[in-house]
Amino acid sequence: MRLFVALDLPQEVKVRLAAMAGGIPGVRWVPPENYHLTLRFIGEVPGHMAEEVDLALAHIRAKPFELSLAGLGTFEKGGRVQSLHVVAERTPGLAHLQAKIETALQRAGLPPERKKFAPHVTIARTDGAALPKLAGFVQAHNLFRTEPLTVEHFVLFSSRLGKEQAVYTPEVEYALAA
Ligand code: 3AM
Repeated sequence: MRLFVALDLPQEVKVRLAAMAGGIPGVRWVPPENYHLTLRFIGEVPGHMAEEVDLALAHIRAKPFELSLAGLGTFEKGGRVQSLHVVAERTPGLAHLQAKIETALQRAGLPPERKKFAPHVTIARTDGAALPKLAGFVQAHNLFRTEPLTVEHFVLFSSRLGKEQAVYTPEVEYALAA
């Protein structure tokens, strides 16, 4: 199974993100049902490891917290802009949950994540996008922000890579409690 841990987003936020999409030739927009904030990419694991992951996540105790999305950003690799995202504020509550998940998954036997946590919601894959259009889009939408939303659970997703888009399935929801 190919797995990742993420926050799902309220429907109204997905609707607002979807309303932004469009107008840059050559990009692949993420379909609204696929919007999420990745807390930890796990990747392909055998069935017994998926069970260990689930157990480890189920033992996490963390409180609900506020999350705000504000502004746009891009990720680049080798001088090419690969993806376009909405930035999530790195609040203490979010950082705390992400750190707990990282610790739990390492204890369960996964190798440590080397990349620094940069919370974001990807809205488009941009390899091949017209750069001036992309820059214009970022400028035009940079004031995008959401009201703080309360995060009350996180989710273990499985991912099947399709021809056009990946199919993400929520496998287990873990509640946060005060
Ligand atoms: O949350 P976003 O959309 O930025 O790009 C994949 C997606 O990121 C990323 O994990 C998220 C859920 O699929 N991803 C895919 N393969 C990855 C890998 N090998 C990866 N992240 C790190 N390493």
